Amino acid sequence: MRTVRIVRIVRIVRIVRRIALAGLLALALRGAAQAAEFIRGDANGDGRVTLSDVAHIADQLLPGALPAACASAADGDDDGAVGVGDAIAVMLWCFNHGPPPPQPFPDPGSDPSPDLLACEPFTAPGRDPDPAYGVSWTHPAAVQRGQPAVELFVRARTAAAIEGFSIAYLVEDASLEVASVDLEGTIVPPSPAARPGTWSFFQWDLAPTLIPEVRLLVAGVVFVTESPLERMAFAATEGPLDGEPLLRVVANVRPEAPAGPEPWKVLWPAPESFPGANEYAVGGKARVAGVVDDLGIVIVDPGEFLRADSNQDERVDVSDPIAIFAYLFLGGPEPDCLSACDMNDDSRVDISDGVFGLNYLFLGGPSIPEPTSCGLDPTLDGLLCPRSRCRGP
Ligand SMILES: [Ca+2]
Ligand SMILES: [Ca+2]
Ligand SMILES: [Ca+2]
Ligand SMILES: [Ca+2]
Repeated sequence: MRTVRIVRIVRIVRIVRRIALAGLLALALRGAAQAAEFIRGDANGDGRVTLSDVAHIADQLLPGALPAACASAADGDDDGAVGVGDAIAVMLWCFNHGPPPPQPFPDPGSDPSPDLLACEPFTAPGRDPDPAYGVSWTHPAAVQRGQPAVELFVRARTAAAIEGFSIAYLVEDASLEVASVDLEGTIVPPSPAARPGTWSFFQWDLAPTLIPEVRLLVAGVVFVTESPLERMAFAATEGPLDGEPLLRVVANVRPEAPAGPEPWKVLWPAPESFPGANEYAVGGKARVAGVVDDLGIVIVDPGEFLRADSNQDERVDVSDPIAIFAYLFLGGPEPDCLSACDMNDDSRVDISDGVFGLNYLFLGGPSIPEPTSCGLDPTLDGLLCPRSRCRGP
C-alpha cells in the first residue's frame, strides 16, 4: 500500500516536473522570439539602414499604426522606446551628420542592453532595382566655365506615392563645386516646416571619398508637413515617368573645369554600397531606383567676343539688330555667340537689344558696353559664346 503511494507521488512529481519543464521551455522560446537578432536602425528589416527605415519608423508614430515587427530595430538611439528621436537619429546617420547606431550594427545581433521592446523574426524584402522608379536631372545644356550658382534639379520618377527619397552621387570635384542642396523650386510644399534648417527630415552632405578628385553628394528627404506625425505622401507620377523636381543643387563651375564641345560628366550615380543610394520609400519599404541618370553638361570657355556683332561678320551695323530680330521673331537659328547679341549687357538677349543697337546706330543712343574690340565679358553671366570670330574663323 505504502509502495503504491510512493509510486503515485513519484509519478505526480514527474508529471508536475514535466509540466513545469514544458512551461519553462515555452517561456524560453518566447524569450528567444523577443530576442531575435536585428540590426539597429534597420526598422524595415531589409538588411541596410537607409532613409526608408526613417519612413518606416515615422509610420510607427502615426495614430493607429500597427506595432513594428521589430521595435528593437526601430529604437535607433537605444533608449528603450520608439519615438521621433529614433527617426531623426537614423536620418542623421544616413546623411553623414550623426554617429552610427548603437550595437548591434552594422551586423545583426542581439540587444546588448535588453529592454522591454520586442523583436519578432521577420523576413527581409529584396532590394532589386525597380525600373518603375528613376532618378534624373533637369540641367542646363551648357554652362560657362567659372559661372557661379548653376541650378541643377534632381527629378524623381515614381510609379507610386512615395514617402521619402534619397540620392547618392559622385561629384567630379575638379569641375563642380557644390554650394548647397535645398528644396527651392521643387514640388515639396513651401510650408515653414518644409524649409531646410527647420525641417528635421531633410538632410544633405558632401563627403570625401578615397579618390581625392571625387566627392560623394548624399541628400534625402522624408516628406513631412507641420509635424513628423503628419507625413505627406508624394503624389504618384504616371505614364512615361518624366518625374518631378524634388531637390535643387546649386553649384559653381570651377574656373579650371575642362571646356567642351562634348558634355563633361560632373555627377554620376554612386554604387549601391554607399549610404543614401538612390532609393524611394514606399510604405516604409525601400524601392531602389532602376533607372539612374548621370549628369553631363557642356562647359563652355567664356572666350573673347565683340559685343553687338550678332551675326559674326566683325562689324557692327544694321545687319546685327536685324539678326537679333530674326532670331527672336522669325525662328532664325540660335546665334553662335549670345554674349555678342546682348548689346545692352543686361545678361539677357531680348527685343531691347535690337532696339538698343538701332538707337546706338541711328539715334545717337548710349554706346555699346565693353568689349567693343575682341575681349572678355567684364561681367560674367549665363550667356554663352561657344563660337566667335574673335577666336578665328
Ligand atoms: Ca532597412
Ligand atoms: Ca529610441
Ligand atoms: Ca555684325
Ligand atoms: Ca540684353
